[in-house]
Amino acid sequence: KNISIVGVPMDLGADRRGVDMGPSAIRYAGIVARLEQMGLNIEDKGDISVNRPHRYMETENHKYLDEVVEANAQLATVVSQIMQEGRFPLILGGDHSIALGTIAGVAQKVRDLGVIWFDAHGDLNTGETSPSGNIHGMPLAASLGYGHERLVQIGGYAPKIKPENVVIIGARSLDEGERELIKRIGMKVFTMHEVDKLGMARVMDEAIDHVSKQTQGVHLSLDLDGLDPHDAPGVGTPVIGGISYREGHLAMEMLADADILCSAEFVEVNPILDQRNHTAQVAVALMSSVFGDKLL
Ligand code: DIR
Ligand code: MN
Ligand code: MN
Ligand code: MN
Repeated sequence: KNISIVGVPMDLGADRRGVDMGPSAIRYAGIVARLEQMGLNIEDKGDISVNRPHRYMETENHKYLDEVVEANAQLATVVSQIMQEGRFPLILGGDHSIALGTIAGVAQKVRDLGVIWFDAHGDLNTGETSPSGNIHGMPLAASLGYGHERLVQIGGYAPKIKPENVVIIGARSLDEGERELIKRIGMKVFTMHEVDKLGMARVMDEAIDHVSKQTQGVHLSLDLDGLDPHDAPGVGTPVIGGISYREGHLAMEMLADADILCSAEFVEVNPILDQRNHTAQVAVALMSSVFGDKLL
């Protein structure tokens, strides 16, 4: 595989500052060397430039809408160029609002795109339902065509994905409006209840089957807060009772074996809240597994 890395030093989609340092933390944890050791061809394209706002701005319950839209428009262009070159985009966040740009860039090249969304949250809010006004709680809804026109239209087209081609894994904190949307569009969600009951192996078998049936490629969007805070403490919005380090690795290894991914992003790493960059190291370990690293 030929992989192109892009960092998005963005934290304006979330209330807590610090995930803008995620790309640096993940590079410091050795992502490039690790993937090169595996024999992969790696190009680090550096970071998208994210405008630092002069003052707090809110538009119809969307905090920093202008800056988030501007950075994601840039990201969409870069990602679609990478896809055009036949390379695999690996995007380093940044808060989860950057999935808007990643998916806009990928879906431009992969008509029927599947999405696997690892997260404690649904990220299915709109301006109407969001309790926080934080855009990192909205990217999956907007990619499906729900929400503010400026978010929905990033990349100049909409919707990017169909609900039947998406699965969420690891959910344990959903807002009322998110639950309603999930029921209304009939989206597949493996909450922590299903992970506990079925086990990660069966969840991944079913998830892989679900997202690859009617698609030409699958995007992995992994929010580190999907993992349990014991294993990934350096995240902006930790929620207890999450996916373990071991389950996370199994999931990544099963994705590598299925060989269905066309793009991936790892988001919400916050080194400020971390202990000795542990969470970025976990992110690097998961990335090496998803690209096929094996002991034997
Ligand atoms: C909450 C938190 N659902 C919101 N979302 C987070 O503000 O919309 N997503 N933290 O990752
Ligand atoms: Mn998220
Ligand atoms: Mn989350
Ligand atoms: Mn460790």
